[in-house]
Amino acid sequence: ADGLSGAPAPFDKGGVKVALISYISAGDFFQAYQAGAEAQAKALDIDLRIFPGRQDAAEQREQILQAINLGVSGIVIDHGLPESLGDVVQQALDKGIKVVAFDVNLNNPKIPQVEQSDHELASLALEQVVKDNGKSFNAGYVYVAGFAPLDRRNEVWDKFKSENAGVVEKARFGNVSDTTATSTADQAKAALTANPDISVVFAPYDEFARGVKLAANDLGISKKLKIYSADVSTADIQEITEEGSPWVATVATNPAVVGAVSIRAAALEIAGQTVPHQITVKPTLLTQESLRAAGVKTIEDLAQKIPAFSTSDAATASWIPDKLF
Ligand code: SR1
Repeated sequence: ADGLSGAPAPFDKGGVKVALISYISAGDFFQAYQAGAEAQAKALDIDLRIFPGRQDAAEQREQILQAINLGVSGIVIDHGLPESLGDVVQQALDKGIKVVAFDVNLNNPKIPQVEQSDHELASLALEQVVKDNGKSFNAGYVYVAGFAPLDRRNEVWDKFKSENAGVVEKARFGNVSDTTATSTADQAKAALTANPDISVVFAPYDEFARGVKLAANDLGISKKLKIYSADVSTADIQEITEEGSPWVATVATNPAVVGAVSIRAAALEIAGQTVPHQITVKPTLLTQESLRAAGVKTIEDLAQKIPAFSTSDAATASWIPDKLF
């Protein structure tokens, strides 16, 4: 460890140990988030210890205890179930370890919360839904309760339905696991077969959207369905822009930028510098039409065209390198 010249202690010496403890590791979003966290950690000469998530609350608790025993200075908790984390997170705080939470509500004033402005994300997606479909249609909705970002997006969906009597939710389904897309596809197939009058599916997680698209394809109904999602990856862009795709819009950040922001927030906390309690990375609406028109094929293309996809001004300081992508 060489340290960063001009950085405050302990970053001036380098080798600061930080743990990244995820609840979910599978899927494009979480892999890109981790890659962004790793890139930011490298730029800060942080010794980043990654604990892979397997959607297992007991294992995540155990990993937090392991991180405490490793003597880390900071822990970034990426998703998880708040009810199973409160006491172990308190143990970390009691030992002077700084904690940052991404998309898990730990409801502790000492823990900065990183999020993607999920209310705005869902609102932008639903504005596009109305632009394309009007205010009267039968909908399918993909949702799993208990995940902070999905719960926040769900608040917007509930409000949207209450304000638009012509929007009828005919089916609700969803699954979060290490096979989210394929399990959601099976559920979507059943829901779309039972409700052939569904013309719009709101699927605010890219793995959900991928599952619904798979189902639509298998059922041969891609032409009469429109899917709206959250998140983006290079594989998503390919699926959205391909000929005849029913996946017509998504609202997204660059997850690698969110991963980098999470590490920066932890670094600022460790350096004893001010970090806002709520740290937001704003999402952008990406329609099939706009992606095709701009010839966007990869996340890197997006980063070149849209500044928010290459960096964020959240949790920055003059001593923190933040031009990573
Ligand atoms: C199961 S929660 C999935 C969501 O977490 C992140 O906020 C991503 O945006 C994804 O949609």
